Amino acid sequence: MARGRFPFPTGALRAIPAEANSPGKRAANPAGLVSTKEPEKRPSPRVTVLAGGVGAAKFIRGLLHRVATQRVTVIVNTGDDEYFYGLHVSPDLDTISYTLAGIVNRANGWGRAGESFRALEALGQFYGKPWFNLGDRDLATHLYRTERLRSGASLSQVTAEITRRLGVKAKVLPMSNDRVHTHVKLKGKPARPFQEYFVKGRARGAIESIELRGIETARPANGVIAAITGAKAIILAPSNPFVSLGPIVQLRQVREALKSVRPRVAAISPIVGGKSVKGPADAMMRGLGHEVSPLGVARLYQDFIGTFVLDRLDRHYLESIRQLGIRAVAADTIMDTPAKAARLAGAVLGSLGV
Ligand code: FO1
Repeated sequence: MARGRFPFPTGALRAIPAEANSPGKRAANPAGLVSTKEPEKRPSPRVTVLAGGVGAAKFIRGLLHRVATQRVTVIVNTGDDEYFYGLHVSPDLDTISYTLAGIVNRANGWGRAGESFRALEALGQFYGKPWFNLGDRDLATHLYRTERLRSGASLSQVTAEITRRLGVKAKVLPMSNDRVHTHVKLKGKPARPFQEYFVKGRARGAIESIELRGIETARPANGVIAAITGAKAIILAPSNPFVSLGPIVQLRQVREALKSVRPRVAAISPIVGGKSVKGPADAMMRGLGHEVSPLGVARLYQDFIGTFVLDRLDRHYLESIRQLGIRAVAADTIMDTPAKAARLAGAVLGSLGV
């Protein structure tokens, strides 16, 4: 099986080792957002977001205050996908879809709201204590996906079916229909599948390397390249650059497409004040020998982004990022309220002149 390893090879990637709303009509707002203002009357631009899970979902909720839902496409990481009890689970696809459908568990940021775990309890009698929490309603998604995949449908098709039935108006695309399986290797231990490292192992331990198994031969899923080349703004959400966005941008054709529209591509720093806003991005950067700062992140993306948005707290990095040949902009990137997520989305779009 082909493997992608971090740090990314130098060269191509360098360091990383809605139809518009009709005038006067309110933007569809299934995610239960804050603004009650009428949207602007000019047609919304097409906006494409490259996304992992929870952090990206927050940003997208903010974005829906600024752009008509039907004009938004989300390209989602599938390197975290895993099999549990014979079911194909796509955590990031589900996090984004549930968020857009307004049914996500807001406290966790993943899974469905109002869940019960009776089936998991019963499964525990056969398989032992579960470590990956699959709710009863969430299981319905995985059962449906698995059955459709088994009957020959592609992950793109199944994702379109699931999102349509959940009432999602944005386009949600898996990055690939081919299997890419992220593994994390801690020092002195064998490489483990991402969910085992992240959930079972609580993301602890010193990172030695990250492998994206299958990345060399995987191709972008239907619609992915067109969503990049046809968008007015392409935004890398503030997701983990290695395990969330890494699998997407390491797809060769995706990287080439991003380069071809580089001035329209912006990334938001997931590192603020020397730490990740959420999750193990900082530990991964350190372990893989990158500077843990917005500059370190910008270097990872420098071949294919035109603009980098960092937190105001880190504005002293603006100049060094500009020296990489990237426009750099400071904004408040901490999305602890929906209004702040909307403001961040506005700032990112503004930085791209959209
Ligand atoms: N994250 C956890 O920390 N613990 C869980 O038990 C867990 C279960 C789970 C079930 C379905 C799903 O769609 C996501 C789930 N996640 C869980 C989130 C997931 O592990 C990660 O957030 C992503 O893979 C990283 O983006």
